[in-house]
Order: sequence, then C-alpha cells, then structure tokens
Amino acid sequence: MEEKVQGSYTADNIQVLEGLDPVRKRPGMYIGSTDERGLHHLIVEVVDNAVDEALAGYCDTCTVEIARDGSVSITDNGRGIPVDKKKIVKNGKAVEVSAVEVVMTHLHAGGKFGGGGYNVSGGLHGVGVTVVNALSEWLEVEVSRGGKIHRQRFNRGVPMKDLAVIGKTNITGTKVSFMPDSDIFETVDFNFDTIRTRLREVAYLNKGFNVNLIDNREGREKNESFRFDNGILDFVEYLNRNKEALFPQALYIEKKTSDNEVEIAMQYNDGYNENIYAYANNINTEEGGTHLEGFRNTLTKIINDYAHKNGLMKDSERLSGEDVREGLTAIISVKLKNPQFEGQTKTKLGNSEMRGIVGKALSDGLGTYLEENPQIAKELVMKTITAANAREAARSARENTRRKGVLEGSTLPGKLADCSDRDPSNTEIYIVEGDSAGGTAKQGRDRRFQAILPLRGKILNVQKARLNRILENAEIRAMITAFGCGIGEDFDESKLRYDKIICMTDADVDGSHIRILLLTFFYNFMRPLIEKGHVYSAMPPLYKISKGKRPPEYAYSDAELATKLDEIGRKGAEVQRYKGLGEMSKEQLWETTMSPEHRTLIRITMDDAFEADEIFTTLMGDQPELRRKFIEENAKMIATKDLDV
Ligand code: 0RA
Repeated sequence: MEEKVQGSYTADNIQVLEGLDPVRKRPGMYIGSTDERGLHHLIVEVVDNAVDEALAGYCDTCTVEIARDGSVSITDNGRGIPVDKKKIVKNGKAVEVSAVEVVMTHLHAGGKFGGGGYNVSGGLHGVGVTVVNALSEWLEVEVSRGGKIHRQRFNRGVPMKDLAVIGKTNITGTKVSFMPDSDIFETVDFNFDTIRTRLREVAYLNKGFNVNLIDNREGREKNESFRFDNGILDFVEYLNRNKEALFPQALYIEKKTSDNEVEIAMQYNDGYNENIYAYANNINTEEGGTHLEGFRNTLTKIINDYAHKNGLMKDSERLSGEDVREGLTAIISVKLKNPQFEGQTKTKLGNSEMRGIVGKALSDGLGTYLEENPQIAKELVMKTITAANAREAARSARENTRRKGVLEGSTLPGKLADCSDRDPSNTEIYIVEGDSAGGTAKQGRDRRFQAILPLRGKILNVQKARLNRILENAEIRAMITAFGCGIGEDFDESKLRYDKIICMTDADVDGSHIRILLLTFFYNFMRPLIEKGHVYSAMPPLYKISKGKRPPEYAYSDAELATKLDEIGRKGAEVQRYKGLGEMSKEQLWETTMSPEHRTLIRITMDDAFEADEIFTTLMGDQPELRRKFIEENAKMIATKDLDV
C-alpha cells in the first residue's frame, strides 16, 4: 500500500528513485559477469553485509544455506536492516516506505545511514544486496529487530507488498533468501566448493567470526563450519601446512587505532616461493597497493639493518627485496574507513597513508621479534644471504649459458634429432620420455618437419630448485637450446624453432607426472609458449585390438576398449596393452600418435598449466599420497577431455 504524504517535504528526505532496470540490462557492470563467477558473487555481496555488521561489532555468526530448490539464504545475527519509514518519491509520487524496501530497491542506499564501522566498498563489492535483489527471480528478506519479525518479498526487484510484521522475536538479525534469475545467469547451479573457499577466507580474515555453510540439495547434502580464533595467523599456518617452517610459530602483528586496523601474519618456509596476500576491508587486493608497498619496503629495510647492526653482513652489501621475500608466506590485512580502490580490476589499494601505517606496524612488530629471538633472527638473515648468493650464481650461470650460446640455440644438443625444414611455421618437436621411446620416434617420424628430443628419466621439478640449479640441469638445457627462444625475461617468440612443442609421454602415471613437470617448467620460464598455444600433449593408445584379418584398432582408455570389443565381438579378439611407447613398432607409433592424419593432439591451455604449477607449488609439498592421487586424476582428465586435433 502506497501512502500519500501530505504537505511539504524537504530535499534531504527525498531519495531519487533509481529503478533497478539498469542492473538487469547490464548485470556485468554490477557483478562482473553472468557466468558462474557472477552467480557466486551474489552470495558474496550478502555475506559482505554480515561481515560489515561484524566489523562494526554487532554480529558474530553468518550462515549460508542452499535450499533443496537451489535457492540460497544468508542469515546473520547483526542489528537487522532498519525498518522505520522513509519518505521517498516513487512513480512520481511522494510516499513513505520502509528502510528495508529502500535498501532493497535503491542502488547505493545500502550504505549505512551514518554510524561507525568500516565500509566495504571496493571493486565490485559494495553494490550490495540491491543488485542481488534485481538479479533474482524472487528474493525474500526477513528482519528481526525491535522485538518483531518483519518480512517482504520481491520479484525481479519489484516489491510484491509492503514490509509486514509476521511475528515476535527476542533476537536481531537479517535473513536474505533468493533464487537467482535464470534469464540473467548462464547457470544458476551453486557450487559448494566455490562458496566454501570464499567463506573460509572470510572466516580467516575476521577472527572469531562463525561461518556456516549448509547444502540441503538432494543427494548433495553437506555442511561445514569455520571459525578461526587466531584469524590470519591460522591462515598463514594453513598455507604453510605442507612446508618446513622457519619460525616455530607464525609471527602475528596487530595494530588498531580509531581510524584503521592493521594485521600482519608471516612465516618463512624452506621453499623458494614468495606467497604474500594483501587484503583491504576483506577484499583480496590482487593488484596490491600502498599496504603491500609499505610491507615490502619495510621488510627489506629491517632485515638489512639487522644484518648490518649485528655484523652478519658487510656494510657495503645489501639484500634485495626478492632475497628477503624468498620462502615467505604472509598475509597483510588492513581495515580502514574510506578505502580507495584503483587499478584495472579495482583491487589496488590507493590510500597513501597506509604505506606508513603498515610499515610502522611491521617495523615495531618484527623489530621486537628479532631482538627477542636472536637465534631465529640470525637463521633468517643467513637464509636471505644464501638467497642473495644463489641469485648471483643464477645470474652468472645465465650469463655463461648466454655467452656459450646455449640460450640462443647456436649449438644444438647432441640428443636432438632435428628436422630438415628450416621454416618454424611448418615444424614440430616431440619431447619424448626415455631413450627407448626416443629411438622408435626417430625411426617412425617424418624427418622433414618432425624433430625428436628424448629426455632421460624425470625432469627437474623447477618449483623445488633455484634458478642456477635449473640451468645446470642437462634435460632443461637441451630443451632451451632446441627451442631457441630463451627463457624468462629473455624469452623471444620470434626465435622459436618449432611451431608445435609436443609432449609425448607414456599413458601411465609416470608419463603423467613427467608431463606435469614439463608444463610446470614451461609455465614458469616460457609462459608465452602456452599462452600462444604452441604446447601440445600427444595421445598414445593404451591398447591394440587385433582380430583375424581386419586392420588393428587402438583404444585410448579402458572405456574405449570395452566399447570397441563390444563392436567387433570379443570372440577371437586379441588385446595387447602397451606398457610404454618404446614397446610399439615405429609403424604403430606413426599411425597412432605421430602422423598428422591419424593422431590426436591436445592443446595445453593456461588453465592446465596453472593447475600443474599450483599442484607443485602449494598442494603437494612432500606428500607422496597426494601427489599420486593428483597424477592419477590428471591422467584421467587428459584422457577424458574433448579432443581437438
Ligand atoms: C543499513 C543500516 C544498518 C544495517 C544494515 C543496513 C544491514 C544490512 C544487511 C544486509 C544483510 N544483513 C544486514 N545487516 C544489516 C545499520 C542498522 C542500525 O544502525 O541499527
């Protein structure tokens, strides 16, 4: 029911009616995209409101529940959205509606009406629950506040009725339930794991905050709860869980003022990667910003100062930022009143004061820690000096290899059987596992355009070695020389000697492992090769099926073997299982795996390579069980993937 307002009203209690049509017309502008990512963003938007309430000190629990019908509800125990009446102009008329309705139907009205706390308003965030309402087939909001339960329902952002009281209560809070609009989203099927990852992050970033996730969908029933009393300290220990830590416990620094809050957690491990995540108001600032700069600059300064002051390093020497961050896992989380988000994806913090605030917090916290723990401090400095020396060694190793022409490809490796065509756009190189398969491939190939490079055994895991060792590795040097395009900063696609780089490994677990190691190397040192689509995986068959006089058939999986046997009849059929490529005759290898006419090649995407790299960087550590499982999965994935030639 719309009530007419009598008499005059002042400008400041009139809100301009901004219909929700723009949101439905250009959803991407408000939630980034209408794919799975955008869909899950709807939940994030509502959860952020609950986190806001938590930051303001009014809320400690948030529950996300997926209903049987696929809709989602997010419940919090915050103050509840205000329910008092507001004067607005609606369809050209001055009317009074509840604050709930204003929040739900007016863009930018979601902001708190005054009051303290930090406002989450970065990037795509902060558009709030209004956008969720606009993009939902239906949305229902239930507010417990002032002793009463209130409810209102909307269809595609349009209120069905006014806010109504439906009962009594002695708690406060908000429950928002919604069904995403399938006219807008490519998919409306929520993924438990995607939500889980984000909720876990929220729980880590807000210590003591309880987050529950419940899936009630038929056959997918599941639930999980997160609460981390040590917040980002627990986060860092989680990230380092498979590594050998240098500090017995992660270092935690916290500094609060009335205007802002800085938290830092850090722990070194025995690896070589830098793993630093920076957040501002719970938003992952992927593009970095002033808080990250403050952290980095100060870290370099503190460690150099300590090393000089304690005679661990000559005054003339200096550790670089990279040296002091080698093997460092850290989280920097800042909360501030008016965050400025900049950059391409609005995930770069711009508030210049945060540089000094984070720097000061770190120098106080880490400074004290180093003074109080001289043994650890010394170990840490020695580690960074080792890193500096290794970096220097790598630089000269690179200089050397360059001088010797290895990186330029002037002296080709002895094991390479090159092709005769010199036009790179026509040629391809097969990276083959082992000398035996290499031999067959050399005999079976078309030497005009196909080159063969056999590698001995497993190649080096580049995630577990420093650059100088990587460059000393014979197999890696052979690849660098054969490809001719250099590595890292020196990479030059125009010098690439082959159009296709084809990993031809056995169709077993070891073969998968080697392929992943190769991808990890390409991803880290020759990434444009993958980005430009030069890297492929060959598909050798697993089985040969012979029967009578008919030409042999090949199967690439157990499932395919079964289907083929059904087709041709099992009786009299003979099945040979290939244990390795080396077991095939050169004719068979050509026919099944190398001839452009018959073979199947799988182009490796950045996603594949990223996944491989990710596994070696963070997931596997030294857990053989996990590694085995992953490799088996990967073998399956490659075998079942849509194939394109
Ligand atoms: C506007 C003002 C206040 C709280 C909220 C909105 C609010 C919104 C949502 C959305 C989901 N959960 C929420 N909880 C709170 C401040 C209320 C006050 O000052 O009492």
